[in-house]
This record gives sequence, C-alpha cells and structure tokens, in this order.
Amino acid sequence: MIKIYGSPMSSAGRCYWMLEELGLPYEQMPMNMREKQHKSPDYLKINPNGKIPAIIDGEYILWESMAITNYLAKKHNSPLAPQNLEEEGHIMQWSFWALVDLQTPAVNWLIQALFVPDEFKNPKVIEDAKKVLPNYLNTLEAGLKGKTYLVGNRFTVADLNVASVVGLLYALKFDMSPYPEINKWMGLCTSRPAAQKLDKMRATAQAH
Ligand SMILES: N[C@@H](CCC(=O)N[C@@H](CS)C(=O)NCC(=O)O)C(=O)O
Repeated sequence: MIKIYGSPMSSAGRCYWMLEELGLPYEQMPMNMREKQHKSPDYLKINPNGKIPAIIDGEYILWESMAITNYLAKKHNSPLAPQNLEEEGHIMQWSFWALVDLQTPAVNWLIQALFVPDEFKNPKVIEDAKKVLPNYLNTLEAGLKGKTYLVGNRFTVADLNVASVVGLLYALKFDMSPYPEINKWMGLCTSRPAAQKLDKMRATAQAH
C-alpha cells in the first residue's frame, strides 16, 4: 500500500486529492512537525529536503507534491493523466506555473498571516502578494476562457494541481470577484467527491 507523509492541511493535500480521485488505498504515516520529525535522519532518507509530502510506493520513493500527483495518475492510467505529449506539455506548464509563480506569493502571505509571530510580521510581504497575484490570476482567467478545464476538455492533473493552489486564495479571502471563469471552474473542481473528501479530512485534522 502507498505510504504518504504529510498532513492533508499541507502541500500534501493535493496528493491526498489525487489518491482519492484514483480510489487507491493508502496509509497516512505519522509525522509530528512540531517535534521536527520531518528533519529526522530517518525521514531525511525519504525526502532529503526535510519537507512534506513524500510517498513510498513499494520500493519507490517520490517527493514534490506535483510530481507525486502526476506519477500517480500516469501509473494508474487515469483519464486525469496526459494522453499524449502535447497534453503532458500543457499539464506540466500549468503545474510548474502554479507551483513557482502563483503559489509563491500565496504561501508568503499565508505564512505571514498564520505562522509569523506579531512582533516579526512584515505587512509589506502581504501587500506585495496582493499586488502581484492579479497578474497571475489574469493569466489563469484567460487560460480558462471558452473552456471547461485547462487541458484536453476534461478534469486532469493540471486542474487538480492548479486548483489546489487557487484554493489558498479563497482561504485567504482574496477578492476573487474579478475572475468569473476561475470561480466557475473552481466550483467544478471542488465539488468533485475526491475534493469533498479532502475537505472533510482537513476539517477533521483542524479539529484535532
Ligand atoms: N515544492 C514542495 C514544497 C514542500 C513544502 O514546502 N512543504 C512544507 C509544508 S507545506 C514543509 O514541509 N515545510 C517544512 C520545512 O520547510 O521545514 C512540494 O510541493 O512538495
């Protein structure tokens, strides 16, 4: 059975989403980040970055959340996986863009809002994020124009990966009203049973 390291509340969330889409059995491995278990010698053998998520599938170890979602979809011949080289190019395009461009300001904001103690908070980080995010959201809004999904006219790894990042902006209560295409598409992505299951897992994790 696939072992997964990392809480559904973290970047691992998108990997749980994919596992649920595929209906695969998995085992959530305990990882106490407060006790720095992700920096322990044993875990560093799995992910030398000391970060979550990582999976172990048989003997095979993989880290980087979006590499994991793509690997799982391809391995299990899911319709979410790319069906040809061109689709794969576009799925990688949107995934790298989401991780590098869109997620960076969103996570900087999230860290300031949730984790930086008041005396060390830097309001400029949040101001800068708010300034730059519309540029990226305009790219996504244009990319969705006239389409239901990002690639291949069906829900794919690209939608799952990008929606998992856009979800942060809703959580941060960023004004999403200027982006009707994104809102419509997010409605479709987040109403999927696997996404709903992830929401429930997050609610349970938060309550504990
Ligand atoms: N690009 C990586 C980012 C992983 C990452 O930054 N994970 C965070 C949790 S969301 C983490 O493990 N942080 C602990 C640390 O950096 O020490 C991925 O998507 O897998």
